[in-house]
Amino acid sequence: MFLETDLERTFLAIKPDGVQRGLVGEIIRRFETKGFTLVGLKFMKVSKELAEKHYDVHRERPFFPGLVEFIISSPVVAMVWEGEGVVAAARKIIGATNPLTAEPGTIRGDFGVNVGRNLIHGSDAQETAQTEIALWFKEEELVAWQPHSAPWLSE
Ligand code: IDP
Repeated sequence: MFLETDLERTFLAIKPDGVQRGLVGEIIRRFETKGFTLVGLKFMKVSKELAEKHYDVHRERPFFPGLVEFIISSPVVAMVWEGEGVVAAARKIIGATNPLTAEPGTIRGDFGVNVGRNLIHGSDAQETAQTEIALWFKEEELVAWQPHSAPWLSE
């Protein structure tokens, strides 16, 4: 039996290239039609402070300064999605970090060619998801609701 407590949440962000290339609707559609539930959404310019905190684990990597400049260069769509197994499933839907080697059928595999322009971020584990959701969203910005299709998605 599927229980409410089985629901997970993940943090996803459509990066500046995804927004500039007009892929916001296409990307959101893939998570919606899979059967996940949108619980938080905002269109925003990212501050340097937020970008640096978000990518803190990569601080010592050579690509870090360019990555931060890219993320703050143009608006992003920050989102929280909920559902059974959503953290791992969203990573599959997104595809491998390098779009050139990402499988066709994934977002990066279908729409990208370069690791520095890979369209979308997705939390890599449940713990990371919780940290990232708290970093990007206030509790009151998240909407707990149950779509009418819920009983048709899980037994
Ligand atoms: P992920 O986004 O698939 O989880 P990570 O290895 O956590 O991949 O890297 C975070 C982000 O850093 C990538 O999505 C990409 O935007 C950027 N990045 C990673 N490796 C490179 C690189 O070699 N050159 C430029 N950007 C990179």
